[in-house]
Amino acid sequence: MTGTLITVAPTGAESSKAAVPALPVTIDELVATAKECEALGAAIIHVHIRDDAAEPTLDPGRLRDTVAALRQSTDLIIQLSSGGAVTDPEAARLAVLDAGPEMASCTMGTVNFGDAVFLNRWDFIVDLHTRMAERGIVPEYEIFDLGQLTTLQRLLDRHGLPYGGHVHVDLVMGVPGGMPGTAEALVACHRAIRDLPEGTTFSATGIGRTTLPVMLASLSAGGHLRVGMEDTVTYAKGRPVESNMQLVARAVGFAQLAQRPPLTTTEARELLGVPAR
Ligand code: KMH
Ligand code: ZN
Repeated sequence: MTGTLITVAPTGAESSKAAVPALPVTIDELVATAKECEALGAAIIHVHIRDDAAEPTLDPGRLRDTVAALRQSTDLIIQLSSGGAVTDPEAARLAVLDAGPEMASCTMGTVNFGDAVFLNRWDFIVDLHTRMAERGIVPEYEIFDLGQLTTLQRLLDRHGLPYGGHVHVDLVMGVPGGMPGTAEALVACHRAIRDLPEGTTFSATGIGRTTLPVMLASLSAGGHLRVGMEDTVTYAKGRPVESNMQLVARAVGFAQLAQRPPLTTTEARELLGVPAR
């Protein structure tokens, strides 16, 4: 068993700055967060950006500026979200890949998402997967429900391995409409992941109060961790999250207790097949 790959997802597209003032929404806030999370032990940053009004955007220029700023100030692996917000059109989500990230997310199916629908048609998934392979971008396959692992198997069978040859999935658990954030659901996914190409790795994140059971289950099953204010804005009952660093520090503490200390950015690149800078 290796050390623990820790991803920070600091912003997301769902919480508003007004409701969650600690959310990093400007490039400066994002870079400051990234530097501190890297110092604590994060190796990947999963990035959603906001516009001047702090609303989610996929503006190509701002995406490029964000990638450049993060690359200049940190050694974190930069993973852009191709999921965006549930309202983003497919063309804008595909265009995210033009901003030059090292990794990008790639969701393996449509899922109810609270009162909305996060739409991911098969042809769109194939397009994302293929364009990432052409551009040398390593995908992180986002899994919101058990059957999406079967979709991933179908994708890899029909369209080949991703760039770099390593398959990495992220279990996004506890979304209202997706699989629950429980140890039982994680074990079911773990079983299905064993049918994917040898060496496939996984991380897991639990939305809201499922963050702790999912983190503990993932560590004990040999998985990796994603934490951040995209997924969790309450640290404990009645205590809002103060910063992304608070969540990363907690994840690092659990990883160390499990005797699986955080992977460095260099080790993470080696594990995932992301080229060295
Ligand atoms: N904001 C969600 C609709 C991803 O980043 O790829 C989609 C999401 C997944 O967050
Ligand atoms: Zn995301």
